[in-house]
Amino acid sequence: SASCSSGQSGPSVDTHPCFSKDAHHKYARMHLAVAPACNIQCNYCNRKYDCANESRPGVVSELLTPQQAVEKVRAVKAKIPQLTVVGIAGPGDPLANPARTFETCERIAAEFPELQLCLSTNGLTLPQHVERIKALNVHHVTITINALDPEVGAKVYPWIFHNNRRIRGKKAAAILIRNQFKGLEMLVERGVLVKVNSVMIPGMNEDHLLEVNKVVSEKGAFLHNIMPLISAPEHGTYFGLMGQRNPEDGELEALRARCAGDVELMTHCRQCRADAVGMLGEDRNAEFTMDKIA
Ligand code: CLF
Ligand code: SF4
Repeated sequence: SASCSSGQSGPSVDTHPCFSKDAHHKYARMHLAVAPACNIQCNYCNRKYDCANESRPGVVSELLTPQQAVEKVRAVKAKIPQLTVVGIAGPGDPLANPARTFETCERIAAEFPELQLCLSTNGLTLPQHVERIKALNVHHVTITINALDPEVGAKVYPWIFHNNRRIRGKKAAAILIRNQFKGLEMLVERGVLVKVNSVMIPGMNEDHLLEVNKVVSEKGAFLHNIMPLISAPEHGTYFGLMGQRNPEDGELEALRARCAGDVELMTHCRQCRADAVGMLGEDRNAEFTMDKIA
C-alpha cells in the first residue's frame, strides 16, 4: 500500500544499532516476536526456545499477534525516544510466517513511517519474498548462512521443509544454500542492506566460514556477523551431537582475524532475544510484556 513507503529515503545505517557500531550507544531497537514457525532444522536449535540464528539460546519470548505488536511499538516508543529500528527475528523464522510478518510490517509502516524495519531469516523462502520486502521498504535484512558447501551444510541442517515436503541431507542443504545466496543477490541488487550471520561451530564449520566470508563479500553483503555457538543442555539446545562444541576463549577472534573478504565484520552483536527491547545489551523486554502495556 502507498502508506508503506511514505517519506522514507533509502536505507540508512547511521541510526541502526546493529548495522553501525557508532549507532549502538545512541539508538535503540525492538524486536516483535510474531513469527512462531520454522521451516528448517538447525542441529543446535531446540524449538521450545527462540531462534538461535539471531538469538541467545534458552530464552522463550512472548508470542504477539500483529495487532499486539503495534500496541507494543506504541508503548515502547513512548518510553524510549531513541527507538529507530523495529526488527522481526523470531521466535521461529519470520519468512516461514509470511502472513504474520508482513501484516506486522505493513501496520508498523503505516503508523510509524519514521521507524526502520529489519528482518532476520534463515533464507529458505527469501527469493520468493524479496519483492514484498522491497515494496514494504524494509531497509535491513539478515540472512544466517552457516555453510557454502552442501556437504558441510548437511551437518548443520538435518532437514528442511520445502514446498510441503520434508527434505533431508545434502539435497536439503543444497536447496537452502542456493536460496540464501539467491536471496542475498536479489536484495543487494535492490539496494537493501544485508547482514550475514554465521554461527561458528567448531568441529563443524569453523574453517569453512573463511570461504563463506569470501563469497558473501563478493556478493555485496554489507556486514558479516560471525557469532559463537552458545549451546548447553540447560539451555535446551542440542550439544555435541556430531562433535560440535562451543568456541573457546579467543577462537572466535582468531577466526575473524583470518577472514580475508572485504566485508566489514560485526563485533558488537549481543545475540538478542526475539523480544529484545532497548539499546543493544539492554534487556528491557520485561517492562513491555502485554500484561503491562494493555
Ligand atoms: Fe534485530 Fe537483528 Fe535487526 Fe538488529 S538484532 S533483527 S539486525 S534489529 Fe543486532 Fe541483536 Fe546481534 Fe541481531 S545485536 S542478535 S545483530
Ligand atoms: Fe531454530 Fe532458527 Fe534454525 Fe529455525 S532457523 S531451526 S528457529 S535456529
